[in-house]
Amino acid sequence: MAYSEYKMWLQSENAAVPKVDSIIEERILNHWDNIDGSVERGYSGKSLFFKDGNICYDKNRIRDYARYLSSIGINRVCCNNVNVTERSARMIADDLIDDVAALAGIFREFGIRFIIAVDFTSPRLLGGLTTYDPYDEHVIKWWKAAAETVYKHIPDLAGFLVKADSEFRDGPAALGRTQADGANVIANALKKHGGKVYWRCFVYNCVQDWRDTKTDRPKAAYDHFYPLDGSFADNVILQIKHGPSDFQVREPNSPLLGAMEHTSQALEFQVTQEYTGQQVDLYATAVQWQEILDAPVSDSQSMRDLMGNKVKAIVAVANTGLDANWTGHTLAQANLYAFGRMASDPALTAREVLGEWVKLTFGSNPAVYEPVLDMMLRSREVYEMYTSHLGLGWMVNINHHYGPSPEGYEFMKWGTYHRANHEAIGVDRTEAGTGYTAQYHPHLNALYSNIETCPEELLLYFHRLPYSFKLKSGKTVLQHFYDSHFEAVEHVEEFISTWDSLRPHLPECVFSSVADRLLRQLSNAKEWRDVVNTYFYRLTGISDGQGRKIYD
Ligand code: GCV
Repeated sequence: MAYSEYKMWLQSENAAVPKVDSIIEERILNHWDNIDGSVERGYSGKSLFFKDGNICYDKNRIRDYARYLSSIGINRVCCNNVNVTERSARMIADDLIDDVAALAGIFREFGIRFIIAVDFTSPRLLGGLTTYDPYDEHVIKWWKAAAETVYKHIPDLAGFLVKADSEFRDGPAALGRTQADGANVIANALKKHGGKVYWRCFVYNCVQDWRDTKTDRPKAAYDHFYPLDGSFADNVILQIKHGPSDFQVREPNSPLLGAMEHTSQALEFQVTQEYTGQQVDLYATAVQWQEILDAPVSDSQSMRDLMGNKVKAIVAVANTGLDANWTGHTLAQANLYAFGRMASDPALTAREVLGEWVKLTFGSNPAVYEPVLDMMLRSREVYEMYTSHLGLGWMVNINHHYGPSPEGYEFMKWGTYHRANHEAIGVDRTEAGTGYTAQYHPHLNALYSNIETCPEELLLYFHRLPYSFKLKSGKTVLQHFYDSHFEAVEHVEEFISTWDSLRPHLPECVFSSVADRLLRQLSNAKEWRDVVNTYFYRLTGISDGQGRKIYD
């Protein structure tokens, strides 16, 4: 729907844009869809929006999608990947802007404002300038002209999303400028149109030498952005991943969230299951989000307390694609639903939102409702048991991030090390070590630095410990690893028998597609069990206390 038509329609009786009364002003979905039709970290088929270098979609399907997103509270959508390619950079140029505007028009009908991911080097890439230096007057003019063009076509565009100085993408730092310099040049161009810059804080050294024990990747976002508090234009929102690493199964909250007093911030989640089972393994993200929101950010406040105050926007990376059921794993639909609902009302619990989804999807027959909800609520813990240990993370196969590889990232450039040897594992991130804990509020610094008070599930995120270290259960770290892996496989087997028992109550296609994924999850859990247990057995030479099978 064109913007002028929309404004008239909004005043008419037919307008049915749902009004969500939320403390979170912007509830944003980011798609990592590429213009060639592929989806970065996508596990649900090809892109809903793009094909072969062009904007190309099924209009009815996009209308269904936009209607659904708006019904769960989403009010901003970005369709193109933050890793902008030469071709998708042209979404703000003359040749693609008409098509982008038409797509934005469909979302507009449902009260959703569009965001476009742009390349920071666009003045050079698209404009033919010799530089993209934010202080260069031609660059400043170029962004202003680009904003004029875009807003002529999409007058209600929410703004531009930017990933700069990150994972081989150029940004202001490459020219000796700050992140604020970079964000502000674009923000100034968008300001008169009412647009914002969503500037991602995923800035870190991605060419680290594993021998370097001083550089500690989790420190990067805070180190880059905290000193700039107060220097961002007021229409810049810093988009901060929930954890300081990268959407791992278990991480502490980012110390940057809530730390800045004078800068707008957005909390970023991942609905797509990059490190959390890739929509093959069952993983209810809502459970993790509830934990994140419950976690303290100071002695008196939790992350939830920041919502609607210092943090006024929530973003998540979408998990949808052209698959008939939208999300690959049918039960992964619940993760998108839960994001919309929790973004609209961060006080909702995982049990509440997942319960809603199960009822809306399968009805309220307790014989179905109870067991499905129970499986979903347990799914995060079970997945963590076989993939991640006391906050370690990263033991995945490189690049695609599925399946076990205990040293996959150990000698790589990405800054992702557990540094396991035959005696100990983990990184000391206290002030005696890398100093990361000092980025937290003093109360949290003390809590995490003390082995006695550090939450056990994060012990190896913050500390380096011998395998013989005794946990609160009385088990050693090593025995905990072994037990978790053996028990996780049993839990997945239980999921399978629970699901099998539901067959008479479910449509056959839903039953069989989920049953098939659960079998794949079982084989994945067994692979993790055997690879990780063998890895630690070979390192330590210590057998399982219960004499179960560990391969040599
Ligand atoms: C879009 C991780 C993912 C990348 C992703 C990046 C980001 O590194 O593996 O695929 O790139 O995060 O958030 O920008």
